[in-house]
Amino acid sequence: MEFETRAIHAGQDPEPTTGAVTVPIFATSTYAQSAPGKHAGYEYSRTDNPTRHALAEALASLEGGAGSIVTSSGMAATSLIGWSLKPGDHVVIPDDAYGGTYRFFARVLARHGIEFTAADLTTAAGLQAALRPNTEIVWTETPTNPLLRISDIAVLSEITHEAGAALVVDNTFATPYLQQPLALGADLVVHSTTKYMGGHSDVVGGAIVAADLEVLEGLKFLENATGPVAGPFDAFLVLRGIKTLGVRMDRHSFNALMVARFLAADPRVERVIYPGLPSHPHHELAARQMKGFGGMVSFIPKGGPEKAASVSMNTELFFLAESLGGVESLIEIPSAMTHMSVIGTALEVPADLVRLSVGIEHIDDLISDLDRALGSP
Ligand code: P1T
Repeated sequence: MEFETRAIHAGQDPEPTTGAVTVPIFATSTYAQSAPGKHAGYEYSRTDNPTRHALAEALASLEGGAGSIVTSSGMAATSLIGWSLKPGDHVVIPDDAYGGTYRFFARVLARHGIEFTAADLTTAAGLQAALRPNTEIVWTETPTNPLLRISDIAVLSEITHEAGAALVVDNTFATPYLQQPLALGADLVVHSTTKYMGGHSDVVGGAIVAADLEVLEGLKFLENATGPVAGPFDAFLVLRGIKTLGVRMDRHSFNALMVARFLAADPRVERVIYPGLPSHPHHELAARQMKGFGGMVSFIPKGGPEKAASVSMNTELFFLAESLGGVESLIEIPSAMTHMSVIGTALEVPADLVRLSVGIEHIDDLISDLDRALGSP
């Protein structure tokens, strides 16, 4: 079955007792057993829950994995993978990434003796120089947050495997509709389902999809042992979101391209970063690796950080807020908001960078909003 069909049907058969066509919210912590240890597959909702299970099946299908784990947030997914590391292990992370991901490796795992190197993962040489004999995980985001850099998943995967490590791809910005990291050799995919997968800015969630069943079993053990699971209400919202993922991503990608072209042609703008523009340094790779270029656009207006802040405060449709991937457009200043934790590190982002999460409103209204907010030169 094709992606759009699996998004609606995978793991989502009608409920057997009532025929409900939508997976119900199984708001239960426990399940009656017929004899001690004898049950219909569910014993306790930390271990598994039918609503969460349906979402896990659907996500595994969409990413083409052996199975998946549905967590309470994207950071819960990241930290669950962190639990699989031990003191003395080394991780390579990108030199541009979500600030919270950096914070986790630099300020949480590092305290437990797990080393990390922030490297330029847009080139093979960047990864090769960062690898060590004790490297267990290479962690990449593509496109990155917020500079929208693209790394070549197939190339990273080959080098990572030669070094005996595992490749983790944070696929939050692209989603499985636009990019399939496991098919390109990645071992694990991580998501903040808070973003495009949920798609409506009404839930915080995360997921890990594993290529290999044995690796999945190891992570399931850690899931049950540490408990970062999503509740059934949240799993329901993400399940509802993924049904429309394909149509939303097409519209996000179209609107973002139009916004990027508008900004690139505007004399009030210094620089536009969007993988769909031929001026993007990794445009060709993005065109090869992704089915579309996604809904995120970053840009630097002329006039420095004050101008950037003023643009972000003067849009009406683009709400000034953290997060991304919802149907409504958002604007933010990463250096003062989502990426405060990387100030003074290799991941520091320019203070005048503006990040847009381009929603699915009518494109003419979005462009008028930005045009007005850019003000006089
Ligand atoms: O917020 P949470 O669901 O825990 O997901 C963390 C996360 C992981 N990976 C990427 C690429 C992300 O962008 C995020 C969260 N990012 C934001 C909140 C943001 O505004 O960038």
